[in-house]
Amino acid sequence: MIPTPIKKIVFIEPKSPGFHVYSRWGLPRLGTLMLGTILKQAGYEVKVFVEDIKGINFEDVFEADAVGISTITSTAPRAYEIARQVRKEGIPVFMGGAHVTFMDEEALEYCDYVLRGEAEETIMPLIKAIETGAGLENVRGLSYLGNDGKIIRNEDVEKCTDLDKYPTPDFSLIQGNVKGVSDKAITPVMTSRGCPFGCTFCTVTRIFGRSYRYRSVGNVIDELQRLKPKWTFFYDDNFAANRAHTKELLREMIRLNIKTRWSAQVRVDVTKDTELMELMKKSGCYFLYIGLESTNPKALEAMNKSQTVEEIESAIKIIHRYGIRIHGMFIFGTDQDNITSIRRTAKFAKRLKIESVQFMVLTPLPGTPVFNDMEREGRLLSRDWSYYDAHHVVFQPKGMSTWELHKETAKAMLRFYSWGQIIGRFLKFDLWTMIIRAYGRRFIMKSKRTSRDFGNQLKQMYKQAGDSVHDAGAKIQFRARRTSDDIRESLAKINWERIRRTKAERLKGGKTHG
Ligand code: B12
Ligand code: SF4
Repeated sequence: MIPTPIKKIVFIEPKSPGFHVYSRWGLPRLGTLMLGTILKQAGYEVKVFVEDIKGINFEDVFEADAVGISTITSTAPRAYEIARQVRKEGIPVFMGGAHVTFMDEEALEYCDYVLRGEAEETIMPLIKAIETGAGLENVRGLSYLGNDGKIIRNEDVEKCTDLDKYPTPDFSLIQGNVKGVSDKAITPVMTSRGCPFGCTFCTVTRIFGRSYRYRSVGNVIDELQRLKPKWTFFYDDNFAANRAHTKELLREMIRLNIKTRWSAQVRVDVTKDTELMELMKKSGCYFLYIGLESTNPKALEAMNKSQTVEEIESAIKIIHRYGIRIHGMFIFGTDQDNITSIRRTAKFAKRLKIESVQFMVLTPLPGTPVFNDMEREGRLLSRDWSYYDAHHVVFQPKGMSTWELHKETAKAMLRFYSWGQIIGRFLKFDLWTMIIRAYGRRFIMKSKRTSRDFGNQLKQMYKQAGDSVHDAGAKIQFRARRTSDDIRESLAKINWERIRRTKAERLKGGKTHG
């Protein structure tokens, strides 16, 4: 391995393949920011491009001495194309995140290194190994190719139990940080990692583990006091998994009069603790994101969700009693689902007056039991990961055809975000919900247009299959989703001469780090 001097590192979080319900807010994941902050503190020049916030400046990217790319499954194809273009220029490319953690071999076709799992402990050792040209074998969690072209997987990294030792993310690293982060609309703050549950569709426990780790109350409060967010989005997957700790945090927010409206992801069981609910309300909780998933008891059981339909209904009523709004997330398409159960669930959401919902198609994400089962059973219809965005049917369902699952999910969304539902909220003077629902409707209409081609393919197959509707999907040949044409267009405009000059001058100008 040849030593490579490194001064400038660029991170990229590629954009989603399509429009999604949260697109408007341009929220970053914290991974590239955490790693960027660690490297900045070690003296490197760091830039982070979160494409959902601002497009990539490729001149900046090609001027870098190393490039790190983050992935979730739906953004993997675009991430790979960026990696391929950057590696072609001889710049070391390393990748990480929820997709490549489980698909390292696939990723190594496009990049040089994959850091599996959490990477705060492993990023510096990797950068040092690239700089010195030695020591890759000691970087935990690293996957790379040996001289014989075979994959080498170093031992997994241990999960850090002292989250306080990590820096808080430096939002100024994000290029074009104009909305949605830090001092602006919504500030992401993560107080914990991991989740004690084990839902079969979720990658969280596979990356962050089932043991729940959290930052100390003081550490989180410091961050809130420094950032003074108007709106805080606690990024935790299960914000109140340790209720005693959550209560302590909320009490401290109240005592110190931290004025922020906040939202978080919780489970329905928070409502069993009255004191917790009161503290949540008092400390500024405005909106709760809840994985309600289904009103089909068999589906809930199959997902290993550890919650009942009765608990879901009671939780919604209690949360509403506290005047807190709900974003209900549902999953359609488990082996236990059929058209009737989908329609029942959609009606339930309307009947209980949930403020906003997301009816998502079950998505077999690599690393999860759902993925492993479907792969084993030969039910995956496509490996074009850009379709794995919870809006497309990528597997063969059991209780209906692919077309029926696609159609029923779209219909459920349309019914929930109907004009009647929007106007109903206006008449109740609930402007906030009205706006959210109007936005939801816009999202549906937009995604309806963009997924028309996909829907037509499913419909055609369904019709051709005649009576054997349940086999209809098996014959689908998905057309590749075009997620990176614009990259090639951007590259055509690049001033390579200027990049080479700037880079050579920078590397001449001083020692590298380490
Ligand atoms: C906040 C959040 C969102 C936000 C912002 C998302 C965004 N910009 O992508 C919103 C609400 C918009 C959202 C939407 C969606 N999300 Co989301 N989201 C999260 C959540 C809760 C936190 C993300 C975060 O900041 N984590 C904390 C940081 C520290 O972790 P991290 O970014 O993964 O980084 C660490 C490692 O992965 C690694 N790493 C990451 N990147 C890199 C890069 C390099 C170079 C290296 C070396 C290492 C590395 O090191 C980091 C530090 O340890 C995660 C769950 C989770 N706990 O991560 C789900 C999660 C990322 N979301 C997920 C999904 C599926 C979605 C949606 C498709 C579904 C939906 N609900 O509509 C959409 C799609 C969004 C999109 N970009 O297209 C899945 C992704 C799984 C997968 N394999 O694809 C996750 C993991 C949750 C789950 N249930 O499994 N999401
Ligand atoms: S879906 Fe929620 S409760 Fe289930 S394992 Fe994932 S984070 Fe935990």
